[in-house]
Amino acid sequence: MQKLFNKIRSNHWVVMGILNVTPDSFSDGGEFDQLDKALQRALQMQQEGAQVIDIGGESTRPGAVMVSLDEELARVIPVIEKIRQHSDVAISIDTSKPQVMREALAAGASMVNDVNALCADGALAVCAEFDVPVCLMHKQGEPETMQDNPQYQDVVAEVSQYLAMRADACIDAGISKKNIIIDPGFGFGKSLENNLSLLKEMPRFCAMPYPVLVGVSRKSMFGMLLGREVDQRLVASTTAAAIAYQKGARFFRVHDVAQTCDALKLSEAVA
Ligand code: 8Y7
Repeated sequence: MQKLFNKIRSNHWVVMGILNVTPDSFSDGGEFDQLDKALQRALQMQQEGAQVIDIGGESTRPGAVMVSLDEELARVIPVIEKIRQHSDVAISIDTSKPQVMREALAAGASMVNDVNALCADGALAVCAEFDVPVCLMHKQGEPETMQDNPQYQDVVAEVSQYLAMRADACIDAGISKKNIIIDPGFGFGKSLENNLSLLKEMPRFCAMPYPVLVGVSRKSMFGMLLGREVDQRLVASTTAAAIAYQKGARFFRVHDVAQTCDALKLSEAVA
């Protein structure tokens, strides 16, 4: 993981490929081995240019419901072990549960991506103990209801204050400053206007002393802006990644790895 941070300092970018391991993510009749499909997808994303695979077993999409600890562990740990047997690609565990973080890191993950910014009891301590990079994301409200009526006086100021506060909490808990990544949390309790402000004002997040991760891939903000269904948001998603790069973001959490890498290579070539 440290190599990835060094790349960031030299204007380079890192693409994190999304691997959802919820029961519906690899279902095409149940004939195929789920674990094998997850592995194949991870290897494909690595080949397309992903340097990190972000594995999540709890859907955090708007409207999503909670998953039990045992269920989440049963979904993600075998996938991490399987990928570890076949590839040395960096693995990020997308979870808010300290026990999932601990077991995933023990199984070979090397980064924590928490949409809850390590707010759960014990989360900061696990990340400090394992000394791994952590992505702190901002959200307003909880996934079940967060898109109902987001409210801000000044979305950019409030989100950056929150991220600065969580970064301080990390440092107080013994997490190394160099391991902190911040993320404004597109779509997590944000209106279309809020999301566009976050993208437009990206330099204000990038001025903070941490690299910025952006997750805009296929998000509903493009549905709202363009009237596109989720499978028709590729151009908007890669364009938004390129815009965010130009404004200083360096980590990109995406579904469409090859296409995003093209957009970022072009952006870097003219940076
Ligand atoms: C994000 C994320 C999701 C994001 C980070 C989706 C898990 C919703 N979005 N993590 N996770 N940033 N750090 O549409 O924007 O992918 S789930």
